[in-house]
Amino acid sequence: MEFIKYDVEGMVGIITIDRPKAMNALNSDVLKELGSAVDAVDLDAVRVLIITGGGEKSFVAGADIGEMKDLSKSEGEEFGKRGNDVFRKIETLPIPVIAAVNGYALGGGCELSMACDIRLCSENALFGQPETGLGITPGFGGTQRLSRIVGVGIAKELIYGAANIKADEAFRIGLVNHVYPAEELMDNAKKLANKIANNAPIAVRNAKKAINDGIDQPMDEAIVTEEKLFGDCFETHDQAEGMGAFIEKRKEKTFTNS
Ligand code: DAK
Repeated sequence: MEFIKYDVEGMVGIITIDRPKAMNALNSDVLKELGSAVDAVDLDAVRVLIITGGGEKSFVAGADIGEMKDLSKSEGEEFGKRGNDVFRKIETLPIPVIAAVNGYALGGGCELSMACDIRLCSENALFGQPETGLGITPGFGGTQRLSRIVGVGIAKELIYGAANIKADEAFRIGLVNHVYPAEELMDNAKKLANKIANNAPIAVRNAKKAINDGIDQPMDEAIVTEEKLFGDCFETHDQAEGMGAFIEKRKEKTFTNS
């Protein structure tokens, strides 16, 4: 792959988007490679995925404006679908995905971070949906995910105003969970990833599915979704191990994803 690096450290996979000449902007090739990299994650070995940007300035500076500039209506829709398909793949990946936002997260970059389960960022991160200033709407899920994460009022202000916000404001509105000095971001992302990876994978995956599926359902349906995924954890090795360790007052636990 030309624009994507993939590393595995223990139970944690790390995807780095690396297109330094264009601040890691997402063109069709980057999107295609990103989709292939996500497809290739070995879900038997990897329990948490981190997505970050190469270099020190940018996570992802958006969809590639040069590539979008001359698109027709139907080509624009097709480009939007290409990004949405990849981002939805990330959002619905069975394992948790952490965005380690190491700089600019504009347009498609902000949208990519929002397709991840948890966002951590560096102090120099800048978030925003500048699309209305470019004559388009956010097209990789921004109009839908931003309002679900920070609320409709704040999402509308950010999108209509094409405003960029710094890390501390992103933290204040709940767009990111934690802000770290740039040099400490990846260590903290890995620390969180390992903390999650050490819990029972079946339970973590079912919790992700319950939260994601339930958020769009009426409460009466959502609690049934939860009941099924809760029930699904029983009669597994990991449930016996987790509860057995508690009853036996045993600190060591071995979860096997079975
Ligand atoms: N696309 C293409 N190239 C980009 C880019 C981008 N989004 N962002 C940066 N680059 C390129 C610059 O053109 C420059 O290239 P050269 O001139 O060196 O060849 C290089 O990266 C370095 O950028 P700068 O020289 O500008 O570096 P600075 O440090 O001065 O500024 C910056 C960095 C990130 C603040 C600035 O580059 C910037 O403002 N970039 C654009 C940010 C932006 O507006 N992003 C949102 C893009 S719109 C849809 C599908 C998707 C979308 C919408 C609709 N459908 C079809 C439904 C999504 C839209 C977007 O994401």
